[in-house]
Amino acid sequence: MTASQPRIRLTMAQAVVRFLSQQRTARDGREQPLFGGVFGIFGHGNVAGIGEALQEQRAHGTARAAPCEPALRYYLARNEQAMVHTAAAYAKMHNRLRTLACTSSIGPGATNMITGAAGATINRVPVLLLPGDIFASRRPAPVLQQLESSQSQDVSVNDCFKPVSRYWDWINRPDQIITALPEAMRVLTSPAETGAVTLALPQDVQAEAYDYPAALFEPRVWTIARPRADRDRLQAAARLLRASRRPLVVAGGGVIYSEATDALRRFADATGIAVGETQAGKGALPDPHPLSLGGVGATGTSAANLLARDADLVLVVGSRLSDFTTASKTAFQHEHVRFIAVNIAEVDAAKHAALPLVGDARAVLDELLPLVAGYHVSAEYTESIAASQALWRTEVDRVCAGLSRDPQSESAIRNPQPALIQQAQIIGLLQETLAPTDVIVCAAGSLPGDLHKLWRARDPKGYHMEYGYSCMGYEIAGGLGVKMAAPDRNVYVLVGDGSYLMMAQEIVTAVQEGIKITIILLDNDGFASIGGLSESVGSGGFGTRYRHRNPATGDLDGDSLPVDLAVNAASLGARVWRAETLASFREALAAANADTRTSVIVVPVDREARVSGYESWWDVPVAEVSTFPEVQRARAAYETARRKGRDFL
Ligand SMILES: Cc1ncc(C[n+]2csc(CCOP(=O)(O)OP(=O)(O)O)c2C)c(N)n1
Ligand SMILES: [Mg+2]
Repeated sequence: MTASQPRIRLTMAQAVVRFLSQQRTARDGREQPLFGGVFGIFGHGNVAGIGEALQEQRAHGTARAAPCEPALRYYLARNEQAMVHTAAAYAKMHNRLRTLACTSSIGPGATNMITGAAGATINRVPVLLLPGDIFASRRPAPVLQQLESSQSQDVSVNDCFKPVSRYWDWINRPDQIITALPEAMRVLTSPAETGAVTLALPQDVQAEAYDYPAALFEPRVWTIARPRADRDRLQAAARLLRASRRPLVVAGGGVIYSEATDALRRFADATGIAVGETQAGKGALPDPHPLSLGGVGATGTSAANLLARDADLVLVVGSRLSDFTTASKTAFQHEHVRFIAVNIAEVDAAKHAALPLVGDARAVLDELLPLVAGYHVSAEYTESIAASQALWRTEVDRVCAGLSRDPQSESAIRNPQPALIQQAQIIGLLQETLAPTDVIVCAAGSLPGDLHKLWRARDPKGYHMEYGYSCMGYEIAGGLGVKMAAPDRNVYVLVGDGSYLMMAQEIVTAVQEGIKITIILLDNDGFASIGGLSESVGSGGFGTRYRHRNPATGDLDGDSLPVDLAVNAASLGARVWRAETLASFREALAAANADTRTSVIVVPVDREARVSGYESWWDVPVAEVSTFPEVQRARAAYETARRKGRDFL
C-alpha cells in the first residue's frame, strides 16, 4: 500500500456496487455500460451488505460516482433462479455486451441461483452472481442456513457454484475484491470464456470497511476484440472449400453474438453455399433468402437435413455442435465429410476433428471470403437447394394449416376432441401476425422443436430460444430480460403449461416494473413433448399427464385436474384472455397488443397433434431388457437407428 495513493473508505459491498456501476464494454467503437441493473432478493446474507450499498449509492450516487454513471437500479425478483434467467436473457439479447448482476442471501437463496448459473454457462452468456455466504470469521457458526461438515469449516453451499461458473471466488477479506473484480470482469467480457461468474460474499465481510484505492472506481472500458484466425489455417480452409462439391454452412449463436449476419450473407451469396441454423443461430441468415434452409439437426427441416446428409464439407460458424445440431452425430453421412469450424472458443473449434479457425465469426468470415473468390457451387447443386427449400415451404404451410388426423389412429381414439387448436396453427398465425422485429421467447417442451422447424426468423434478434439448457421456467423470466434489453420491440413468450407451472411468478415482477410482455400459454394437459418421447421408447406416456391419481389403477390416469391457468395468471396481475378457437386467439392477440399491461393468452391445444421429425434422429437410449413388448420393439428400432452414428476423428 503506497501512502500517496488516494483512498476511499467503503464497506466491501459498497465498493462492489460502486465498481460495477463504472464498468463499460465497447465493440466496433460502440460503448455501453456493462451492467443494466441489479436483480435481487434480500435475506440476512445480503440485506445489510449489498442491500445497504445499493440503497446508499442510489441516495448519494451522483455525489459519489462519476457524474456520467447513473446509479445501478435495483429490481426485486420473485425467485432467485428466475432472476438469473432474466439476466441471461438480457445478456443474450445484448449479444453478450451487457448483463445484469444478481444478489441473493445465503443458503437457499444462493443455491436457487445454481440452475440459472448452469444455464448461462452452457449457453455461453455472461451473468454476475453475488450470493451471500457464511461468516468468514466463523465466530457465530453455524448460522441459519449454514451447511456443516465434520471434515472442514471451509465448506459452504456456494461451493456448488464451482462447476457451473466460468469464474468462482470467495471473498473472505475485503481487500480481495481489488484483484477479484477485474478478473470477474475479464471473464464476463471474454467471448471465449464467458458464462456465469460467481463471487461468494460472506455476510460479515460485505459489511466490513476498508480503505480502497480510488483508482478501483475509475470508469473502465472492456474492449470486446475481434480476433483473427491463423493465416495458414485460413489458406487450408479456402483450399478445402474450393475442392468441395456439396458444402453446407451450419450457423450457430456465435454468428448472431458477433453481429456477423451480414458477413454470413455476403459469404453465402458469393459462394452459393446454403445455410442451416442451430437453435441459437436461428436468424443468422434471415428469411427470406434463397440459401436459407432453416433449422438443422434433430429438430431441423427436411431441406437442411437432406443437404447435411450428403454434404462433403461443413463450415460450422459459432456452434457448440450439440447433439440436437448433429442429430446425435447421424446428421452427416457423406463418407469423406470434413468440417471447418469458425469459433471464438478453441474447445468448440476443435470438435468433429474440424480444421479450427479460432477467432471472431465476423472477422474470420470477412477474411475467408476473398480467399475463396471465384468459387461457387455448381448450378446443379444450386437447383437442388432451391428445390428443397421450396418443398419445405410447402410443408410448413401444410403443417401450420392444421394436420388432419386419421380418426382410426391410436392418438385420435385417445383424444377424440377434433375441435382443439393445434400448436402449429398458433405458430402459423403468429408468423403471419407478428412484425419481423418482434421477438418470440421460448425454452422447453414441444415448442422449441416445432419453432425450430416452422418459424421463419426474419431478424437476427427475433428468435430467442434457450436451448443449451432447455430449462423449463426460463420463458417468462427470460421474456422479462429480453424486453428490458429491447424495450422498443414487442416480446412474445411462448410457454407450455408444464413450464408455466414451474415458474410463472415473474409475471409479478413484470407488473411491478410496468414491463409489457405477451405470454402465449399453450395448455395440453402436461408434458406433450416428453409424453411423445415416452411413447417412442415404448413407455406409453407414463407419468407425463396432469391427472388425478386414479384409485382404480393407482396411477396418474384419473380425471383432469381442476387447475385454471387463466385465473392463476390473472391473480398475478396480468391481463388474461382464453382462446379456444383460432378466431378468438386472433382477437385476443389484437387486444393484448393494444394493452399496455403484461398479458397472457391461454390456449388449450391438441396434445396429440405433434409435428413429426424430418430426416433426423435423437439418441435417447431405450431399455435393453424389458418385459414390455413395446419397449422391446423400441429397443430394436433404436439399435438400428444408432448404427448411423459417426465418429469424426
Ligand atoms: C427444469 C426442467 N425439468 C425437466 C425438464 C425435462 N422436460 C423437458 S420438456 C418437459 C415437459 C414440458 O411441458 P410443457 O411446458 O407443458 O410443454 P409441452 O411438452 O407440453 O409442449 C420436461 C419435463 C426440463 N427441460 N427442464
Ligand atoms: Mg404441456
